Amino acid sequence: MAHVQRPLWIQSQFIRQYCPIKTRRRTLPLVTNGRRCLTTATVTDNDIARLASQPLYPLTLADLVKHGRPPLTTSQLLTSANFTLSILPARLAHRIQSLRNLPFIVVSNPQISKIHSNYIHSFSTLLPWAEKEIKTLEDEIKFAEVMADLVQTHANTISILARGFLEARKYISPKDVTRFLDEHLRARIGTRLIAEQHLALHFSSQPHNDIMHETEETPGFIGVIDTKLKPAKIVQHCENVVGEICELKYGVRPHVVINGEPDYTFAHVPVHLEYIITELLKNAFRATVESGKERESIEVTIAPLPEIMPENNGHEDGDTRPNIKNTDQGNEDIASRAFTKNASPRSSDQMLRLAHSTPGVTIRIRDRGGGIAPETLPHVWDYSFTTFNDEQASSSLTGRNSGMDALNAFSGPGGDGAHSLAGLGYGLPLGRAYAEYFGGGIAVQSLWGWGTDVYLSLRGVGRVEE
Ligand code: ADP
Ligand code: K
Ligand code: MG
Repeated sequence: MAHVQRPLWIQSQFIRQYCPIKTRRRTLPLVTNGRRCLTTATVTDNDIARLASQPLYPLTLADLVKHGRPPLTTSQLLTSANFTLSILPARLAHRIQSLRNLPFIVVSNPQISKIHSNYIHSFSTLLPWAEKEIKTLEDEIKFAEVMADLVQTHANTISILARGFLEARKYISPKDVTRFLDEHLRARIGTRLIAEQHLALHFSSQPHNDIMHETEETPGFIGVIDTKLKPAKIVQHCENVVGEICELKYGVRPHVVINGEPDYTFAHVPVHLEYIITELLKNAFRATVESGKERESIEVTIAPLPEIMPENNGHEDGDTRPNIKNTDQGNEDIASRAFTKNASPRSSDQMLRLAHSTPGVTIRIRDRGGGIAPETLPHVWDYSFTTFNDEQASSSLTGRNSGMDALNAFSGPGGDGAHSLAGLGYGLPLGRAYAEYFGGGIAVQSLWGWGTDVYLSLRGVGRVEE
């Protein structure tokens, strides 16, 4: 049996990366009692097949807040741990199978095979727990370590996969890459969120034996969800980050004007919104500056959506898109298209089940950057498709603080690692994957020769039980 030591930095790094800013400040410094070990099990094909045959649970935002507001009681924390445990092994097994279904020569690529072994490692740490119940706080602490290891192990997946598929591009078509990545990265969003949520609840609940932290409340936060998330604040934060990158590269930065309802708040995952807005602003900034229109502002309009009632959502075909009435198909409002109707097929993994009426918002980002050429438009949703030149694109794949970090913007609030405005072609497809995860979407409307409107729609979570 192999033992993997869990160093202290796993915990402190987790706090830095995944805890809401306020919690982060208040929970540091953190002290642990020496070393702990992760138990791993030998993984057989049988284990993978058995767990992959279990159905995937469709995660909702409501699932993530249902255990209550932190600090949780011991029994709530155990319920959260068992909920997490009931979901994750099957998810990892599915991911392993899907990697193994890639052409052999592609899986043999060192980067892709690294991802496969990361999944095997995480599966081996979860296997000893699978089909068991977590009954004591002691077990919960050990389980939280497994979750910290899971989150840490897969932190760089996207950049590694991007590099791997670039290296293997002779052996797999762009469409097949997009199909694989769309499924894989969407599933990863849910898996990380479940693990991160339990970890965040673990850290923000009663002090554990091995952790000294102040248990001050973070108002509005339930784990990684901010129940009072203000999109305008995220837009301002991302404007600063993207503006700096833009100024470094081009020497100028366009201005962002926020209008609509900047005071609007709803419950969502701030790091998801941050990732999406960063990518959309990067595109808008780049287009604006490259077309010499940096004097024109980028306009961000925040428009709350009418709440939708559950009875409007009984689509039998599994289409869980909010029911927005379209009397005239030909004249359909582009903003309502930002919901998932026209998007790529979604697995049960990503479906939103609206139990309560849910608030939501549409954010329109309007630039005067000249729009998207008609011959470019059909490709913008393909992973790796970019109009950034090859040299810039490949230089963003080398070097340490390169554009690759832009892909990982999600792993650190603010995405401060993002040093490139474009180049990997992951911004739109991955942004859409995040938006669609809980029933939102992204629609792009280009006015060629003039500019682009991007509509980002998001649904929050209904009433949160106190
Ligand atoms: P990247 O930005 O790395 O190229 P994206 O997926 O974000 O990848 O965008 C793909 C392509 O779509 C861009 O290269 C660009 O050609 C086009 N595009 C996206 N947004 C805009 C916009 N606001 N204005 C003009 N072109 C855009
Ligand atoms: K793209
Ligand atoms: Mg982009």
